[in-house]
Amino acid sequence: MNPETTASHFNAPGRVVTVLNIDSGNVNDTYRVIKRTTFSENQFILQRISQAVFPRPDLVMSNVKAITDYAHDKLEAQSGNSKRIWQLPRVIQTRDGSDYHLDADGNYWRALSMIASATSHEKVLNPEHAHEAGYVLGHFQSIIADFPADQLADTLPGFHITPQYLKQFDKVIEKDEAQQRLVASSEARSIAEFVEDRRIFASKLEDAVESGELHHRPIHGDPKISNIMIDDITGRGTAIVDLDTVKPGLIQYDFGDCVRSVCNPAGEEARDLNEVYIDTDLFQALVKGYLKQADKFLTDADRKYLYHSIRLIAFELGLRFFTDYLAGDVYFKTSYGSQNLNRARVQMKLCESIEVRELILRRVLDGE
Ligand code: GN1
Ligand code: MG
Repeated sequence: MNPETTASHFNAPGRVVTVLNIDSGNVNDTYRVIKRTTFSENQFILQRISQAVFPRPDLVMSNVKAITDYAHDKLEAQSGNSKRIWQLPRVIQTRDGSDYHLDADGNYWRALSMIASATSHEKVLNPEHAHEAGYVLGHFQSIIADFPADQLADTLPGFHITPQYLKQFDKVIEKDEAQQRLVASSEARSIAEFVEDRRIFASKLEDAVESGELHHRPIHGDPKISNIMIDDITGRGTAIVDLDTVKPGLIQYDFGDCVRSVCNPAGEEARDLNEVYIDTDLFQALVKGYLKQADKFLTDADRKYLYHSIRLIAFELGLRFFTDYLAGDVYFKTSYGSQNLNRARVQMKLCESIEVRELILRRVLDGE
């Protein structure tokens, strides 16, 4: 079913004028729908949920509905004392009251409200932007901190559990197709070596969970720069979007993911590895923004693992991209043949830069 036909199933006034493709995100297909009545225009986000990634899109939607309902109430209650106007997408139901539309081809579609007068970016603009990303993430974590975890289905088992990605990598690399790709590319072989050298480190955060030092709590799961919306009028952060991955996890997964995305000025799709590094000015700004919100809930143990989380999540994403390249691009969407290999090279280069700059990064985290 095409997006135009699908758009009309959702409960928004007017007739569909156009459906624009939004070429962002590595998993779901995303569109912006414009509808008009005689006197108004309504726009919303329409997405086809990837079933290669989410085997149960219905459960993804019940999670998103539950979290947004909870967070909207909380934001509303706090709005009188809040310095800024926070926004968060709302699930737009179908005309028959469902949170998603299942089409004749078995595709799951969902509609979400747009964040008003705001823009997101694929790459960081400047330290002020990095500050806002940190601030928005810290704020969101504080809003969902008390959300009852038992109300959330686990729609992505193993998400951000690095040792499990390593196990998957070990399985994939044995296959003929993967071996052929390794033989054909010296870049692929050097990433495989990079992974081998960091095997022990892969369980750093999970070991701390096992020993009881770190605890799960609700997290966003995917706080990359393009999921942070900046208010066009004030230049301040106003929302975090893409709530598919909200579930219990470590706040370190979020922090590490935000840093590896925001503090690499070249972005995830860079082709020239010389441009990929962790920018310590951006990092300082992000940490400052994050701590304005997170200082009140971070424990000493949480702080102890912040540096590791940056290194680990860059490594983990590199490993996920690399495994997908070896497996024949079954998870992340691609637009050219070696895109997942290139994405993996970027994250591993970033991981290396994080290792080289460890002392500076730690000093920033310690407030020195
Ligand atoms: C995927 O689809 P998107 O772009 O929001 C991925 C994240 C990665 C990200 C890297 C469910 O997110 O974990 O960090 O790509 N989401 C899922 O760009 O795997
Ligand atoms: Mg996502």
